[in-house]
Amino acid sequence: MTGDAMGGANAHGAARIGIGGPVGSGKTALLETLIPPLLAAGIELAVITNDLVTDEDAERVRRSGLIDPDRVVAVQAGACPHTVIREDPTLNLLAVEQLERRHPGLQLIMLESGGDNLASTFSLDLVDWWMFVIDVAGGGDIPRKRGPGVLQSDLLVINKADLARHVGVDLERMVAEATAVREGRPVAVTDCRRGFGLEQVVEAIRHDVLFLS
Ligand SMILES: Nc1nc2c(ncn2[C@@H]2O[C@H](COP(=O)(O)OP(=O)(O)OP(=O)(O)O)[C@@H](O)[C@H]2O)c(=O)[nH]1
Ligand SMILES: [Mg+2]
Repeated sequence: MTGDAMGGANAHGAARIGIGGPVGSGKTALLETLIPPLLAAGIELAVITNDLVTDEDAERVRRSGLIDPDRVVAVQAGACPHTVIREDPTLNLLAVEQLERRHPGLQLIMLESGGDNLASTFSLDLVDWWMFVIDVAGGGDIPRKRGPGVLQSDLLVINKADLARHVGVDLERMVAEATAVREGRPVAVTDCRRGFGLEQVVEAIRHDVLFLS
């Protein structure tokens, strides 16, 4: 990926980051908790959501009051949510174009995938960098299953840290196993309900995606 010194726009316009992961792991919650610190850092931001056959997540983000509703676009992914982020990202690329036309100077677009299985990954034609969100309630053994999302994402986010003790998951061990299977690539632990652990994610976006110092 190439950045420029002018504050984050890359060769193809706004930088694009993907947020993928299984159903209900907290992708929209993460996106919502990231909006305030990113806006506070002065980053020109927009959001694309993918749902199967509704605009549910986009409506939720528009209603949240966190971001100008005009900066939130919904893509209906149909029955195969991984197709529109991997094999044929045309619909999402059109949504990117639409946002860039409407908001010149856009620096960052966050794209949430529809919830899918552990094998879902993003096409690098669509995003520059992507996160895979799993949660402790989905099972402490998920990292050991070595799904492509866990292995290949630029940042693995283990969400719902607050639930670890309720579901009998040894969070430290889960993080250690995730770090081991990822051969040292970054792992973040978050509690999106209370907004804990977001700093590492914001820093990764600032440094690794937008090349801000
Ligand atoms: N306890 C707890 N609950 C969370 C956390 N993050 C999200 N949730 C809850 O988990 C549920 C699913 O969160 P979403 O953000 O909708 O998950 P998602 O991955 O976007 O779901 P889909 O888009 O349907 O795949 C909601 O009830 C959230 O309130 C967390 O860190 N802790
Ligand atoms: Mg969602």
